[in-house]
Amino acid sequence: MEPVVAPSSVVVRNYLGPGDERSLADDVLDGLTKPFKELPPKHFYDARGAALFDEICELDEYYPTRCERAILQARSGDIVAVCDASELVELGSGTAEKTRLLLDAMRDADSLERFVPIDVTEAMVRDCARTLVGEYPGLRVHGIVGDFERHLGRLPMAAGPRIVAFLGGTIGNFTPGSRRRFLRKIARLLRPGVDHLLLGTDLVKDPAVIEAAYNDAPGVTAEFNRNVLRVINRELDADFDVEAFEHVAFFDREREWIEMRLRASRRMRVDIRALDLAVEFAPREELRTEISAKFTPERLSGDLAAAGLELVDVLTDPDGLFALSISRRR
Ligand code: SAH
Ligand code: AVI
Repeated sequence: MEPVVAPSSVVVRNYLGPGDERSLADDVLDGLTKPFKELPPKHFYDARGAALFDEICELDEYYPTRCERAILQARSGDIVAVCDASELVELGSGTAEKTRLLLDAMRDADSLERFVPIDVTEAMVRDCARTLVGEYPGLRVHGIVGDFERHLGRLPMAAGPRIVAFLGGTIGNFTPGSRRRFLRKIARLLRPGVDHLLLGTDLVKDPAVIEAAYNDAPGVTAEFNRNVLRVINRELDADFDVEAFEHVAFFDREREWIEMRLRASRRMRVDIRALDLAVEFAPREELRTEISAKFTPERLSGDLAAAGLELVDVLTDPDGLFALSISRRR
């Protein structure tokens, strides 16, 4: 752990040990030795992956960011009035671009005191902490560089009523069982009658619209997908021929989730020297790199109820593509 105090209003703590950064080695060893190969999506986000994600958010085809921003633009004041919070905790905060709409509303309501971003990408937590204290006079930022699946216990004691925000539809990157377990963990952070969860979820819709969002014409999502192989090459001294993997993204209609995969264009043997591991790929063999679940109102309320949460309100954009829900502990 490395506490760094820049101006006194910023604290950033790093809970990722040097050897276990994002637990990449364990995930690669587990995931690439399975009969159906897979990797968890958190490893996309090194500096290049984070920049590619930002580019994705600006694409015409990628509607979730635009829709969630539209909801926040229209309803942040209402959200802040319902939650009456002085502190905003954000899981997977990234550049916290949309978050500013909430911070603006909290400042306008004269309740804003502290922002607590948590993200695996250190540079993003540090940059966003530094920038935000400049933008919001009097704001304190307690940044956490960590894995929200492992380090929620490292959140500072609440300094006042809290909103825990989990935006962007990132909850969709969990499989159904772990999604409910994770929501339960979040629920346990909330004090009944005091704190609220603000959860962004992408909604089930015409599969063509969803598939276009993950198969953009300029190929940014394909580069983002392949970036995980570059991360493994660099961090684990591996020799993936990155360009020999084709981007695949399709909507699984039964499970109602997008699945992203990387398909080997030919037979390959990859040496992952840091793990002393050789991995064989058959021609056209696929490696699953992400699922992104889409929600119906029933799936959303079912998951929240199973986690011990009660819905306060569900806000959607004018086209009904994306939802932001406010819930509290039952
Ligand atoms: N909230 C932002 C960013 C979404 S992208 C938005 O709505 O636009 C997903 C973000 O979650 C990335 O910044 C990534 O680094 C972070 N992330 C992914 N898995 C994580 C994990 N297990 N722990 C902490 N952060 C994670
Ligand atoms: C961060 N997460 C919600 C994005 C999603 O849509 O599942 C990541 C992403 N993958 C491809 N495009 C964007």
